[in-house]
Amino acid sequence: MYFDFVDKVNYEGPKSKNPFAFKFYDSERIVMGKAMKEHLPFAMAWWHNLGAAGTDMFGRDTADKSFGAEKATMAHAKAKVDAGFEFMQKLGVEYFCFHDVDLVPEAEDINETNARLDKISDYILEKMNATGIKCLWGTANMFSNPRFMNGAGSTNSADVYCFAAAQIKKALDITVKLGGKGYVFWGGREGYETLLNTDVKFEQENIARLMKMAVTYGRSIGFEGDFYIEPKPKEPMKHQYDFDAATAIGFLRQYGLDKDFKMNIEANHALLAGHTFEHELRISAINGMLGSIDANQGDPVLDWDTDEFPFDVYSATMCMYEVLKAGGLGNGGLNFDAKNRRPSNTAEDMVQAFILGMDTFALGLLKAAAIIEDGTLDGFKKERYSSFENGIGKKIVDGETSLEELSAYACSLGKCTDPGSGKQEYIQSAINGIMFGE
Ligand code: XLS
Ligand code: CA
Ligand code: CA
Repeated sequence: MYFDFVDKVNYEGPKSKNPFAFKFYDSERIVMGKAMKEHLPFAMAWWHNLGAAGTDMFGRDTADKSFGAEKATMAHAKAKVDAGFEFMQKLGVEYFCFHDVDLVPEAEDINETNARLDKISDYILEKMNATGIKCLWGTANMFSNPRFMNGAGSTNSADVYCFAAAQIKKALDITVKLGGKGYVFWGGREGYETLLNTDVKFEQENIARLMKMAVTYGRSIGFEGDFYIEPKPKEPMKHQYDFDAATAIGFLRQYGLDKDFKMNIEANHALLAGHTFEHELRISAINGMLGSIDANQGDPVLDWDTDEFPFDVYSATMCMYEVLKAGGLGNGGLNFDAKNRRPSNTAEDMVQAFILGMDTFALGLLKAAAIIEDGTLDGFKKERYSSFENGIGKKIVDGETSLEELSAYACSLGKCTDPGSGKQEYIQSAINGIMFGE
């Protein structure tokens, strides 16, 4: 047992000082007719939680994630499974997400990597059956191996493209084997360093071809879940094609992939794109493409992907407001694509990071439900557009007018009426009242 300092993390309420208890996440509590855990299908990211040990550009690991085994061996891969399942069980986290190479050390020969994946997924399946823990989504890491330096689907090399295809095929096999509800494409290397050497049109067409083949293959082996694009504007590339939700949705529609794909929205990536988290969620939702969420937090002072555990309750509230308004996440969940800060290097820190993240989103859910139940926000929005509910406004919405008629209407008024205040400060203050008043 790796986390033997804690038996089970339970809900003890906001007054609890127990560092290994939830203060707000009360899994069975009913919120707007549904248990908290149904609203919040939390997932553990295999790569950060069981892999990332603190190495950054300037220094090596600070945390010990050997889990008692020699790293880069199959024994280590197994030890990670043991530690991961113990961790998820103790926290009541019911899902996990993985890249192929998070599960096993990658071999020189892809055939050997695939054999390792078969073996470890048998072991994971045993653990899933014994615990009831499920797979949220799988993906192929098509950005770490040097062969992907010019991209995977967007590479200049047909051989490399085939290796990307082979990895996707295997990752889909494993995802289906583990009953995963989603499959993610994050295009970390799908972009460019300079336009001078890049055929953008050709690269994007090739990415679409690869995605189409993935859908055809996935459906042929019984994958019924959602494919996701996870937008990110930059890092590691200077420019990435899946810049933000609007760009990715346009791409999916252009290539006829929009029936099979949705968005996996990450908070930190939204920030890097110059958007808020809730903006990306709203754009996805209004296009019927709100799929899943990578629940982390960026740092507005830093212009890179810090993948912090979420602690900003206001942002989590706005996120859960979008999720509730969209009617929930369907096949999606809230994946903590987050890592401890480098100096938080103990096993205790790992558990406390999840307590922080889960409590933050529990608070977000409670506050978002309170905002909806209070009705001020939605009431104001409805009122704001009420001039389109009858008269000339209704004719516009119903498509029963023309530019000439609208022009004649405006000319008959002569001077335009005041469209009315947006009342931003009033609404912000009302939300503070709902969030922090009693
Ligand atoms: C990196 C991404 C990555 C995806 C999965 O910035 O967040 O971890 O979620 O490949
Ligand atoms: Ca992510
Ligand atoms: Ca990230």
